[in-house]
Amino acid sequence: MAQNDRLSLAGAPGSPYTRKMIAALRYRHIPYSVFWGSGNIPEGYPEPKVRLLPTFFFPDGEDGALVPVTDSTPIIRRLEAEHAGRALIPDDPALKFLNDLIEDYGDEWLTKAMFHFRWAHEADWKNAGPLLIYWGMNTAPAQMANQFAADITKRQIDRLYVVGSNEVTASIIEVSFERLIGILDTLIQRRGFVLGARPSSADFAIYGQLTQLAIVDPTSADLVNRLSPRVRAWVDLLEDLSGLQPKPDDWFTADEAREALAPLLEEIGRTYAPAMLANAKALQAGEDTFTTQICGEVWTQPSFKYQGKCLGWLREDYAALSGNVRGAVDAMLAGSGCAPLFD
Ligand SMILES: N[C@@H](CCC(=O)N[C@@H](CS)C(=O)NCC(=O)O)C(=O)O
Repeated sequence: MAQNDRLSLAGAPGSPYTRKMIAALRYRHIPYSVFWGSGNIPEGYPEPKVRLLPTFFFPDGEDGALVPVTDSTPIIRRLEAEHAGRALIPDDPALKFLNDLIEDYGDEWLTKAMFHFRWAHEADWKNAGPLLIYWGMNTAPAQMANQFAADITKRQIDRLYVVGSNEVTASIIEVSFERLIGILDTLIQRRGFVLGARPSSADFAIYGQLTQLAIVDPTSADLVNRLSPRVRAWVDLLEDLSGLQPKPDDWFTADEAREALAPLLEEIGRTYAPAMLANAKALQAGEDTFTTQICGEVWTQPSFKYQGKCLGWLREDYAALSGNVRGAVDAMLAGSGCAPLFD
């Protein structure tokens, strides 16, 4: 049943978090077996409680029985502890904190762009519907696949509001995505990755979303191609970094980080920060939806418990910073719009 020498997971090529994790496993030289689609999990594997992709199967049960585990961010940290070398999390505490923040921006904000671009424009949903079916059921007869594609397309379009995408916010999402591509173009040009000359979990979070935005979905893929062939090429490189030989001094120094990351932190402060803050406030007040201003427009969406948890983890990280480090981090966050997250 289980291939115990390998870490197994169920995922999908169209799932940004699956792509984040597979690329991270390759870079880290951690052997894995991936099952494409929750419908293709082999017999004998436990059924996940929530069918989130990716689902990992860790030998956490009695006598090493497999247990389904989800959520890429904590899984990356667990794998850091279980496998030595080729770390994705910098040792330097200030850089580590920035990595956690940028990773969460990739996972929790950039994913809005991913979902929006895929389902808001006709050319994109016509493209994505059948892919979603064939990624999980590649031998399905075309007629059946087309019917399933139509069903899932309708369901996803009806769920656009869940990530905050609507006619008012469409331009906020699209313009912020264009800004991000410009910022990444300049950042990557420095030393190849978000935090220096070696990849961090923040790179893989952004990469995961871009496997879709820059390649699969035609409207956003055209944008990326046009705005930055460098970023488009970066996505291909991140897929397999098994040959990169990272060195301890490949991370940015404090001075480099301060200068290099300022535009990205400002972008995070413009979009992710107000959304995460308003979400946390609504959750605290027991409200089902939150409304805030992002880039001068009204942003309304259902409040989201998991993102409340993410902000809680970041605040714990921040609280654990020692005085000196906190001072350095505060100096970087000042004026970026991110500081209120940690007030
Ligand atoms: N926080 C999770 C997010 C995973 C996630 O949202 N997966 C999506 C696919 S990319 C999913 O399985 N969605 C199914 C659903 O929401 O029903 C992680 O980091 O892995």
